[in-house]
Amino acid sequence: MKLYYAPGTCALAPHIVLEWIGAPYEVELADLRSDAYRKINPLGMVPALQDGGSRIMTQADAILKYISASHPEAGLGAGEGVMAEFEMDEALAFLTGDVHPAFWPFFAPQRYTTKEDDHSLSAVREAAFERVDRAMLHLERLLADGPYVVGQKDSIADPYAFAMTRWTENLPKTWKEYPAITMFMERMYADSDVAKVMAVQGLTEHSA
Ligand SMILES: N[C@@H](CCC(=O)N[C@@H](CS)C(=O)NCC(=O)O)C(=O)O
Repeated sequence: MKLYYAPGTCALAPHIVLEWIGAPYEVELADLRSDAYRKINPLGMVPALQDGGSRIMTQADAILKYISASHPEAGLGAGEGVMAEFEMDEALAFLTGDVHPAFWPFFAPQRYTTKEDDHSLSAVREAAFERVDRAMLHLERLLADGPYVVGQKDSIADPYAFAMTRWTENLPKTWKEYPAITMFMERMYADSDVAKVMAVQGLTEHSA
């Protein structure tokens, strides 16, 4: 499998999952604005995954599910049964549909207002920060029973939550202010595969 990524983005999640699985893979740094990358993903976004066939795969949650379903022996997908499937889908939808979009007006406020003055951009950031905090408080509840997003084991949801939560390192309230999230992040940062992937992406603990 070949993963297209940009450092510190949501593509960190499938990168960690590929490392956890232990099967051979390669990564390529995507030049998001280039015509060449637009041919790979016309949306100009990462992650994108190539797995031998002619079709390029996009959308982080679909890619995570594809990788885990291709390697069931790694046990990173949903557990057995319809309720376990639901819980995984619910967590991934929350992470990709609520948490991820909450950050973007903070990082790129100019995309969310036609005004260009500092006051307007700060107002967008302030509103975004409230949405992020609300999402983090919900993640805090999901992690209350242990340092795993779904159930009591590592799963594809954990690296995605890790990638999102790192982004709070640039916000007024960082992950260290949420106790259950802090335990989760400390577990993830202590993982040697996570450390290896972060090194490949040129990331440090404080470089979200
Ligand atoms: N719905 C997409 C969103 C992907 C996405 O927003 N990726 C960001 C990085 S975290 C990106 O590539 N942004 C580039 C841009 O918006 O120009 C997915 O879940 O894969």
